[in-house]
This record gives sequence, C-alpha cells and structure tokens, in this order.
Amino acid sequence: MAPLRSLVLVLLFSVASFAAELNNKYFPDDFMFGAATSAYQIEGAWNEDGKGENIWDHITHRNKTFTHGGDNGDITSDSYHKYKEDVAILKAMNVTHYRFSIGWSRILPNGFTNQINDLGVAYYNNLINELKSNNIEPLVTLYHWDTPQAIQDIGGFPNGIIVDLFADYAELCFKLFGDRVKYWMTFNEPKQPCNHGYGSGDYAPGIQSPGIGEYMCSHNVIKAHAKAWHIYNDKFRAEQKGQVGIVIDSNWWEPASDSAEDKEASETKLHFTFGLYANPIFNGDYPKVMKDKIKERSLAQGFKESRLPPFTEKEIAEIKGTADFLGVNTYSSSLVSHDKEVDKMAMGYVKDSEVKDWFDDSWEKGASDWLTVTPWGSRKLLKWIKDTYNSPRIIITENGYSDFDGTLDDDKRIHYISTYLSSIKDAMDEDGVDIFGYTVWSLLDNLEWTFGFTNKFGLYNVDFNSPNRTRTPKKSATFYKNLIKTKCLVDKCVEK
Ligand code: GBH
Repeated sequence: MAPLRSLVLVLLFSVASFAAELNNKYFPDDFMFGAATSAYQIEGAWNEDGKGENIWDHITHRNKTFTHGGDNGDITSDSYHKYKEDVAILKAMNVTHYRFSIGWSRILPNGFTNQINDLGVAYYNNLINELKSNNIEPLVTLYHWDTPQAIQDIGGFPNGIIVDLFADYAELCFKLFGDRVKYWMTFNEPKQPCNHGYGSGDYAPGIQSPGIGEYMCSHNVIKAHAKAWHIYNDKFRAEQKGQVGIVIDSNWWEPASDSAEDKEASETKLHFTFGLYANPIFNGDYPKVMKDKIKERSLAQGFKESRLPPFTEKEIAEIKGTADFLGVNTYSSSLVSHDKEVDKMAMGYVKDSEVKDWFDDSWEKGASDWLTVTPWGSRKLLKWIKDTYNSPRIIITENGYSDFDGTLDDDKRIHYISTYLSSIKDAMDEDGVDIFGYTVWSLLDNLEWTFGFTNKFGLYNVDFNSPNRTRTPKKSATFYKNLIKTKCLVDKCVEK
C-alpha cells in the first residue's frame, strides 16, 4: 500500500476510535423504547392450566440431544408464574412498550378454535392488564415458532390448511385482546421455523426437506399473514384502531469485494433472506431473482416445475399491501460472494441462492456462533429496506447481544446496544429511514432454542439454578433505563 494511503487510513482509524463515534442527537420524544421476549422461551408451565403441547415441547421431550444439554422450555424463566414481577422490572427500566408472544397452544390446546382454554386466555388478559395499568403498551406476536403439536401432526406449515387455522387463531386473538392491544405482529422471523424446521431440520419440528418443504412453509406463512391482516382490516380496524405487521430478520450481507459479481451476490442474498417475505407483502410476488434461480435449478434437477410454489395473480393482489408496519430483527453481518463451485444438484434454500457467506475474522463476536458485532451492517440493511420497499414504517423488534455467563457486569452488551442504536439513529437522521421504535432482545435470560441456556441475551439475569428463577438487573438494565430517560446516547445531545 502506498505510504500516503496507509497514513490516511491510520488517521481515519484513530479519529473513529477517539471520537466515540456515537450519534449525538436526541431520539424523538415519541420514539418507542421497549423490551422483547417470546412465549416458549420464557413462560415455562408447559403443561399447566390446560395448555396443549407445542412442537418444541414435543421434540425436546423425545430427543434429549435436540438442544444443548437437553435444555427445554418446561420451566425456563417461569414467566407464567412470575409475570407480575416481569412487568415490575419492565417498569423499573422505564420502558414504554413490551413485545411478547402468545402461545397458540396455550389458548387453543389443539390449534383449532373449537376448544378454547379459558385459563390460558386469562393468563394473557392478566398480563395485558398488568402492563396497561403500569402504562406499558403491549406489542403482541401471534406466532413465535411454537406451533400446536396437533397441527404439526397433520403436516404443520407445509399443509395449506394452516392458512385458515392461523387466520382463525389470529381472529380469536383480535377479538379477545384487541380492545387493549394496538400492535400485532403475525409471524416472528418465519425464515427460521421454515428453513430450519422444514429444511435443515435442526429446529422443531425437525423435518428435513431442503428446497421443498421449506418453501411450502414460507408460501403458507405469507398467505396466512395476509389472511390475518385482511380479517383485521375488514372486521376490527374501524373499532380497535390498531395495526398489523410482520417481523422479518436478515443479516446484512456485505459484498466481499467491489466486483460487480460480489455486489450482485449481496443483492441476491438479501432477496433470499429478507425479500422472500418482504417482497410479496410490499411489492407483490417473490423476488424475481428467487423465482428465476429456483426454477432454473429445479428444472436442471429434473423437477417438472419450480420447487418454489407460484402465487396466482389473485393471491399476489391479496398479499400485496398487507403490513401496516414492518418489524425488523437485526443482529449481525456476513461477507458474501458468488459461489463459483456451486453444486447445481444440491437442494436447499442456501444452495439455491448460489451465494456463499462467511465472517471476517476481525469482527468481534458474541456467544452465539452467528452473532458478529457489526452495527454498520444494520444501517446498511435499513437503508436497503427503505429503498427496496418504498419507505415502510419500521420498528426494530429485536437486537441484542449474547454472552455465556450472564454476567451482571455486561459492558459488552452495553457497547453492542449503544453502537447499534447509534447506527439505527444514523439511518433515521442521515438516510431518512422511518423508524418509530426499538424493543431490545431480551428482557430476561431465557431458553435460546437449540443453544439451551448457554447463550444469554437478557438485560436481567435469571438464576436457572434457583426454583425462584430470581431476576437480577445487569449493568445494561441501568444503561437502558438511563437511555430511555435521556433519549440520548452520549453525555450531551443536540437537537436533530
Ligand atoms: C431471534 O432469532 C429470535 O426471534 C429469538 O427468539 C432469539 O432468541 C433471538 O433472536 C436471539 O437469537 O442468515 O440472514 O438467515 C435470531 C436468530 C439470527 C439466527 C439470524 C439466524 C441468521 C440470519 N437468528 N441468523 S440469516
């Protein structure tokens, strides 16, 4: 490298590290700051008060190696019994919003609406009322990966019947809770239960159908989402005046080089991860690059037609425009390039993209093997979403940092959250991305799916060895409380 260029680089790096580089403008007064959780990960009480079995109960009880150490959600953070305490710690942090999910099989033990579990309904009524009386707005996810086992027994998400079953369940929730709940999210990160649940099979229900079952799952998720939105729009919106959205996640995929090929690989991967769900909902139909690639590969593999099921014109029209807001989960980034040794015969969603991805060795990592500390990636992702989907209203529904020990001295989590919030604020200020809130993952240490209790994301530590599941605030809880009070990431902020 030329000496002058390296000198400039050294100078740039030192400026960046000295100037703390955090955004120094106030968050808007009405910016929603909250915390997030999900039912299976925190509730426990897996078979209490009439709850039905879900797919994670089912698989973890039968296969002790499915998760790390055989950990499961039978008791986990015990929020079913400790919800009042959880509302109290939310209040102690000053959050204005709490994002949680409803366990489908807790209110509908068999998934169908013929049998409603009153005690399950009472639990969510109590939780919502406790939140409201503490001035905390509920943001409710209808599906955070815990399909009732009875529905899985008849095929689960790849079976088209799920569209009506989910819509019935959603309608019931609007009816039961919609007088108090104004923000609904139909699905959380459907990519994970579809690609991992019906593709690679490492998430419940553990079915391996790469390149086939996983697309059937996505297809029905999108239709189910749209149907639920229309039900809300037609029957509830006028009276309840709430909003219905969906939560989509993706890494930022940074081109490994400046070559046109690597830039295209980045765009392709974004469409395969984010566009798979966002494109039908915001632009109509699957992304062209997905349709083209999967069709070409399917035909070359001897299939009669594309493994990606097509939407009819009528379906495309019904699905387009069915999000009042968009929830974005953003945690991490990867490098990408065109996969030159791509195996044309290989099956599966990642293979179909013909893009390979990896981490830059210099990036700091969290405990979770997929988590790199790359706040700049979130800003790029948000800008891409704005440009690709015509400036949707966005809430960051998840963002957070994992460690192994759940330490109370969690400076790394504070660093993660503040640098990401800074990038998110830059996206708002500099790129004009319309972001109205942020719910940090997570309120509590909880069951981190297949990682069990080894990856801890909580702002509150939970003592899993104590029958009490004692909650203790980490340093990050105090940091977050102050941030919500000051709405400012640095010592002194300026107006925008
Ligand atoms: C979320 O999952 C979940 O909603 C939540 O339940 C979980 O506890 C939390 O985050 C922490 O893990 O290659 O683009 O498909 C996020 C976990 C993050 C795993 C993104 C897959 C790969 C992104 N996922 N990651 S992509």
